[in-house]
Amino acid sequence: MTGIEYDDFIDLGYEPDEDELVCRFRFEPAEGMSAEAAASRIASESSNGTWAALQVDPDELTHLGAVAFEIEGSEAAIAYPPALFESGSMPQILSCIAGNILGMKAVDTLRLEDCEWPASIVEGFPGPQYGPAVATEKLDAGGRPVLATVPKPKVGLSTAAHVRVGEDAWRGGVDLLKDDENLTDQEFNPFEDRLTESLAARDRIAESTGERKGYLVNVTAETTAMLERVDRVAEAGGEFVMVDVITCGWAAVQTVRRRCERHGLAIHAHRAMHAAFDRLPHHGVSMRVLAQIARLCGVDHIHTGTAGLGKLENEDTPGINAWLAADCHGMTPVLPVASGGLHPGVVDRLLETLGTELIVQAGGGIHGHPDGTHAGARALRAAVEASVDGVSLERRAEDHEPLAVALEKWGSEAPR
Ligand code: RUB
Ligand code: CA
Repeated sequence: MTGIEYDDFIDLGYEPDEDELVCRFRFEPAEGMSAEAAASRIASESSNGTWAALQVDPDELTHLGAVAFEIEGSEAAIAYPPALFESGSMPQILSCIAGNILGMKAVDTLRLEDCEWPASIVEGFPGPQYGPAVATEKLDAGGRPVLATVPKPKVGLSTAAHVRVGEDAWRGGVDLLKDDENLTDQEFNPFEDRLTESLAARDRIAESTGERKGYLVNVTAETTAMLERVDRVAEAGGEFVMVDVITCGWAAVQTVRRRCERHGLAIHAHRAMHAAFDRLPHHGVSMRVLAQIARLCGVDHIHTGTAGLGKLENEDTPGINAWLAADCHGMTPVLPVASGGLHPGVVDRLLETLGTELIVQAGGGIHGHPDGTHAGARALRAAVEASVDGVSLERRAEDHEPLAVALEKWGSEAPR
């Protein structure tokens, strides 16, 4: 018999093997608990320990214990053996590294900040099909950011009105029309009607502008209904689907990814509800880790924030985007989406901060233009092209009326 107790889950001299998953946590031990005692409990509960010392026959047990191997101030690094994980199951991985531990009394707060994914885990996941390649494979946006818009009001427009707004935006220079996160299949704008009418409009506008256009139709639903919608998008000639990945859950995203591969559809990941996990700096799961999970599960685009230039708060957008673009055992990169309160007046700083391998998405910043959606889309496109060419927005506005009106209306500050 061998004992398993908390002390078995900490070894500050340990060096993880390269096939182990290393997770970095920020934590605050409960009152009266040392950092070491708390870290050993995190490693234990997230792998194969519990509160009571256990007696087990070593012949009947695979070694699956995690090891807390680094503790510095309020940060701990923990290594997990690969055999702990079921290959290709994101729910199972998260039930370990972001499961019971977030509610343990041994810690006042605990946040999963970062993961170093080994090849042994990455190989079990598909990763994205296209990522940044959508800009040239599905659209004509090579050399500049992809432009997207979401009609506003986000819900309530009839199908005809929604399609008309989309047409105006596409004609004004936007590449992608996107449904909003809470527009799915409601009576005022049914999924099937919106899908077929938007794709017909997409083809008309592509014909008249000579630019390929895309429609990100929101297929978010209970999983079997979502798969039916994915199939319908493919049948109707769509090239993209949008999924609310956090509210649907990662298992559903994995299922949708498999079905999208059959059809060659790219996945746009909206992250509504992410802030329930990542907004508190001391507790939860970071946006960085959520973005990593999304890449493993195989989305092509994901919203990662605006680096302070929009209406919503977000940790470290540049760092997250750099991770999504960097190599990770050969996995295809993800194209990040900057969205939420963007308008033409912030585009120069946005591209300076985040680069041009990006989707720039604006709702109010297009449809709120004093001269309407078409002028709003033209203003955004002009702002993006000027910034890519190194021309200031003010200089470009001298001979671009819609941009001049947008700058006059919104200035260069982020909204609140
Ligand atoms: C943007 C919008 C998107 C949010 C999502 O509209 O509706 O749903 O950007 O947030 P608007 P995030 O341009 O009018 O603000 O991108 O941070 O996930
Ligand atoms: Ca929205």
